[in-house]
Amino acid sequence: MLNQSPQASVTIADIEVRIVDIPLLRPHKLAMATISCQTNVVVRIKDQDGREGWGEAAAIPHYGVETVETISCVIGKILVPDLIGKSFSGGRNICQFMDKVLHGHPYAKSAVELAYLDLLSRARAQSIAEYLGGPERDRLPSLWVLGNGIAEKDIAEAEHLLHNRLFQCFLLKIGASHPDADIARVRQVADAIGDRAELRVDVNQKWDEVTALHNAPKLFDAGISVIEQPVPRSDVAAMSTLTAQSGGRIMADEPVETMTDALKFIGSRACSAVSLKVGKNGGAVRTAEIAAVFAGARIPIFGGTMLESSLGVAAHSQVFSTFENLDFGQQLFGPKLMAAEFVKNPVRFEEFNLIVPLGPGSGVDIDLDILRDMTRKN
Ligand code: MUC
Ligand code: MG
Repeated sequence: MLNQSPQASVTIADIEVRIVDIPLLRPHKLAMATISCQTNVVVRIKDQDGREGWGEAAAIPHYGVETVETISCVIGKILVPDLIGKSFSGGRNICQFMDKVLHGHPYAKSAVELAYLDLLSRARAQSIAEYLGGPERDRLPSLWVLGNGIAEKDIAEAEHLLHNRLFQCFLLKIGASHPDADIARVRQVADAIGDRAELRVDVNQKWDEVTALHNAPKLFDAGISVIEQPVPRSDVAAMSTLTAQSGGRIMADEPVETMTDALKFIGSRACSAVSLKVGKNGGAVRTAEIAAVFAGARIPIFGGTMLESSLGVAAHSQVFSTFENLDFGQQLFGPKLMAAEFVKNPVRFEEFNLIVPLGPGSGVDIDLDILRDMTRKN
């Protein structure tokens, strides 16, 4: 139940949107894109009393339909004009309002909602997690995405992260190469890591049903614990077949954005795990609603990322900390892949976990000078 105490409603006076370019420590290779600089949208909301809150939305090229340009434009040109001067008593209130302004665009809405919740919860001397009903846990098991695309480099990276006790769950990005080549790379990494860590794969929609049915058993035989989104987001029937027949755990990602998508996947038994992301699912309140439905269906949840900085990771980790179940941990690893941060107190990773910031609000504070330097000049 949300803590909707009426006395601290927020009247929005100003909303600022900016595109921020964040250099990465190495290129990050997914099936549909290789990222060498992560570009995110950062939102600042100010209320009539001068209080402020910050939110972030991250986008990955060719992952879905929103890009940082659409996110920035939808916020600046469509949402801001309708939000200025309005008062909102809570997260669900502002989400309902934005859904009336336009359909869809969950990433854009999530950045605005998180900035609003940061402001509101700070005004109430709470964390975002406390506002959502209170954290269930103060740290979250971490997964790292091995995105080198070369087995030897992925192995070396995994060994380094294991040795420093930062991550002991890894995910290999496949789908860009021929399945035989991908599986050979998976086997090489799995053999090197052995039982010292869990290993998953994410195909990012690149196989068709026949290819997935043929290759999934090989991946599970190689020791892979979870196959994420093997087929296109539109092919729910294939996900149902794979969930029933592949012999292992199939995680849905790209196609599960809305509550309607969630109910469709649960009703069709189209996954045996699901990746929820605060950006993809439309903000803290909407993501928590969807998580509750998957928990009710006894389908394990994984906390996904779109490569947010510490700003987004702080807020998203607080949302994930309130879930009834987070059986498959989370992949909010972006800050460890980034060569620069614009927060004064970056999130911390230790003993294979992400430490959930305590708040108030998101629990991190912005370095305005660094943020200005990283902001894309129009
Ligand atoms: C996903 O799960 O497809 C964003 C970064 C990354 O490594 O994976 C994507 C999200
Ligand atoms: Mg994925």
